[in-house]
Amino acid sequence: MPKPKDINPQPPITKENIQLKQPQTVAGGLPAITSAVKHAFREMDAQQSIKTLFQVNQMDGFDCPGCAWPDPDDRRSVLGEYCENGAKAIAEEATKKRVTPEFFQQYTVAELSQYSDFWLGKQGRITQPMVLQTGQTKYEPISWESAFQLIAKHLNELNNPNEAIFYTSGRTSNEAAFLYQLFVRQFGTNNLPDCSNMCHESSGVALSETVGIGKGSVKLEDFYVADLIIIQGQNPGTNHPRMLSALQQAKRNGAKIITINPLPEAGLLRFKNPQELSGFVGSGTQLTDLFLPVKINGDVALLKGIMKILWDEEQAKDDIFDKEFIKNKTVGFEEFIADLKEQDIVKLAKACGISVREMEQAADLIMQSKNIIICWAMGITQHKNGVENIREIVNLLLLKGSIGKAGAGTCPVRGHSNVQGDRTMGIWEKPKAAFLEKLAQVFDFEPPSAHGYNTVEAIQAMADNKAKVFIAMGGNFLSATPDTELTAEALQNCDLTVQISTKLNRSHLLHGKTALILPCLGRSEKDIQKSGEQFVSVENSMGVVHQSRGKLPPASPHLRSEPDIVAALAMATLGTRSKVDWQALVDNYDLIRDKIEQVIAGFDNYNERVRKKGGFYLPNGAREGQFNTLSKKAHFTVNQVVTHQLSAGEYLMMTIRSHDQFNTTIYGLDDRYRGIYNGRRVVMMNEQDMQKASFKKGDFVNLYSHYEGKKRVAACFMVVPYPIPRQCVATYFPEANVLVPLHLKAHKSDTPASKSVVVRMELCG
Ligand SMILES: Nc1nc2c(c(=O)[nH]1)N[C@H]1C(S)=C(S)[C@@H](COP(=O)(O)OP(=O)(O)OC[C@H]3O[C@@H](n4cnc5c(=O)[nH]c(N)nc54)[C@H](O)[C@@H]3O)O[C@H]1N2
Ligand SMILES: Nc1nc2c(c(=O)[nH]1)N[C@H]1C(S)=C(S)[C@@H](COP(=O)(O)OP(=O)(O)OC[C@H]3O[C@@H](n4cnc5c(=O)[nH]c(N)nc54)[C@H](O)[C@@H]3O)O[C@H]1N2
Ligand SMILES: [Mo]
Repeated sequence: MPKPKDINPQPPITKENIQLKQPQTVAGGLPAITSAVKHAFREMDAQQSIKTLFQVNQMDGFDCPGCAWPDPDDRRSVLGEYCENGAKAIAEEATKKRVTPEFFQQYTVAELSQYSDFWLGKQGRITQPMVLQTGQTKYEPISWESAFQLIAKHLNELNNPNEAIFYTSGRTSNEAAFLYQLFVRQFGTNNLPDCSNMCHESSGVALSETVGIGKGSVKLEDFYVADLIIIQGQNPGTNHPRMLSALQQAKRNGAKIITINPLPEAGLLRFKNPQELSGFVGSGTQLTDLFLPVKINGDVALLKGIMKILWDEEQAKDDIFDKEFIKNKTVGFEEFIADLKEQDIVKLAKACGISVREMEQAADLIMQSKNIIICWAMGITQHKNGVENIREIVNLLLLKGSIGKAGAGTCPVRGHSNVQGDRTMGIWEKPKAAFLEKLAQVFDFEPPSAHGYNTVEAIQAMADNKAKVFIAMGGNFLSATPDTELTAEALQNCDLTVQISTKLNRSHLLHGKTALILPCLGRSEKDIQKSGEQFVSVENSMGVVHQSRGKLPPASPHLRSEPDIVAALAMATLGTRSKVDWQALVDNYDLIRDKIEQVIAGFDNYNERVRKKGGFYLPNGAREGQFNTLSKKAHFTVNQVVTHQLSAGEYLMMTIRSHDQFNTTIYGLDDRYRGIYNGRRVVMMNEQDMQKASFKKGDFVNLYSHYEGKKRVAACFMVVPYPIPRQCVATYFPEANVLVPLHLKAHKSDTPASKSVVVRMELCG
């Protein structure tokens, strides 16, 4: 059957009417409140907005569906522990608007694909299961039962279970994730790619290797007693706004902050806390003491430069490094120092775009500090050397003995609110043998041991016709992954695509020969099963497992919870092949938690402890100074400096988030802190580079990437002069994903290198 060619994998390519203002230098304050209220009121009525926002992140409320930043243990604001962008996330889910069968009747899929992602998301919550039958152009309603039978038929007709792919996005609860991986493994495959593959996979790989646990080591309280906090490749003002309150408290307690980022992000410079009275008056708290505008992907060079200065000082003063710690707790120090000695500081400065003088300032702050926390996010992980970036961060912490004690440690700041928990539950294409053994023992079956596909491999497999069924537990696979046009073809190659979703997105439109949309409850909604009202649990960025209880009435009576959908899918597909009593597990989620307790370490008395105020911490060796590597020590590593040989007219592009989006969900068209309004197709560029290229502010350009002989085009982006290092440019994700080659990815973690894509630009007509 020919594939529909008239379906648009990309948002509409038009010249947008973008307005530019000066980038801001302070985050939060009254504008944050105003924006939160505006977004909430646009989707809900006033009474509902206020009631809903007050419930967020309260001990007995629901977990914010936004980011994974932890909640304060005791000092939760009565105003509701939410932030501006949390409010947007909730408004998006609690919207009064609905996508009904009548809606789907009005548009063909091709017509829907002509609309922007912003428009698609704004149509509201999906109310009923929908099917797009082979050869049809419109989605039609289908009963849940028929939908499950259809999926079961496709799955059971495959030649091999490895021809099916089961994606997860990180909003899925522990309970749903655990059932999902159990179903998939009983079906017979480890094809469980997840959004983590595109996110903190590099952190997981690097941290497991060097400190023996793929998660961060700090607790929230550590921020309050740290001497120095380094924030590298992360934009908390937009993506983790509640982190700014922790940073403010840290500053008040005397900590210093170094920011390493190509952009002077407003949230890192100064902060007015919207939950304090002083947040409305005065000039706010200065956060960053030293800002190092590193070139994109210059981080290894910069850290090496700083550490070389520290080494020289250590030679002179002998009290800079934590020698006790290095001797007792680490291996690889000699090799690390031997490499450092070889480095030329001037070359390092050139490679990262930070002067030796600035590196000395950073070294001074580090020398004065005993307890150091380093925070990082996508600016560090999404490079070809993402894993090495993090290993170099670990080197610095190890030199100072800054891991395994109060006020110090690693802090990879997670993205999705339960992305960390999903991995803990076994959503992983490379499960550990010990985990599979436990699963086998508790559920009496033989799980597959061969590794499955990660995200990049899954796309390749579908493109190569090696996978025929694609099922997504949340997310927006088409728009979140690299190489949009290729991913579209890959999905269109499938016999069946299934999206378990709350809201409409482009992945519903780039579909397999047959396609299903299964609408589910959101985090904020009441979940009632046979034994009564249920709650679910999630794990935040710092390893705290706690409950989340929906409070709002479901958006439609037809919605089913994620655990319920998975169980029904398992029963329809596996039938008597499974010995699991799926129905009993769904009737009472306590029984799911009992099973989790039996399989996964650290969940003892799960049902009891998760009901305690604030939940419980999972065990974390690195936090206690115990490194569960093969050598039982933390590892210094030697990492190469990367240099990008850019010719004239070539730039290194990073794809980043605006202030008005959650990944592929577009809340609005403004990036308030960066002064960019009413549009998203922009390329931020250094003014001197603009002059050199003869581009003027407001010109429109096409962007090109060339990789392995293939030319990729992203058309019609407005040039925006911006304080960014020379030969570096920034665009927004997902509009620029079309330029990110599938095979441009990090060594070892396969994380797409969506922060270092070489591009060229040409004026467009
Ligand atoms: N409101 C909101 N909240 C979110 C999200 C969202 O989209 N919206 N997404 C969630 C998810 S899934 C995630 S993973 C996180 C993402 O949170 P972030 O990682 O903060 O998100 P990005 O916008 O990708 O920002 C990357 C930052 O790294 C910088 N950067 C880019 N390249 C480099 C580099 O080579 N070196 C250094 N030092 N810096 C660099 C960029 O300038 C930018 O400030 O946020 C989560 N929270
Ligand atoms: N170029 C570039 N690409 C990137 C990135 C980048 O920085 N640059 N960042 C990467 C990162 S860090 C990540 S994490 C991925 C994100 O990738 P994904 O997690 O796949 O994408 P999201 O946009 O978060 O998914 C949004 C969709 O999830 C569905 N949804 C929302 N809530 C729920 C729920 O409770 N249940 C269910 N079942 N569905 C729900 C809605 O239908 C919504 O449309 O993107 C990656 N892609
Ligand atoms: Mo993420």
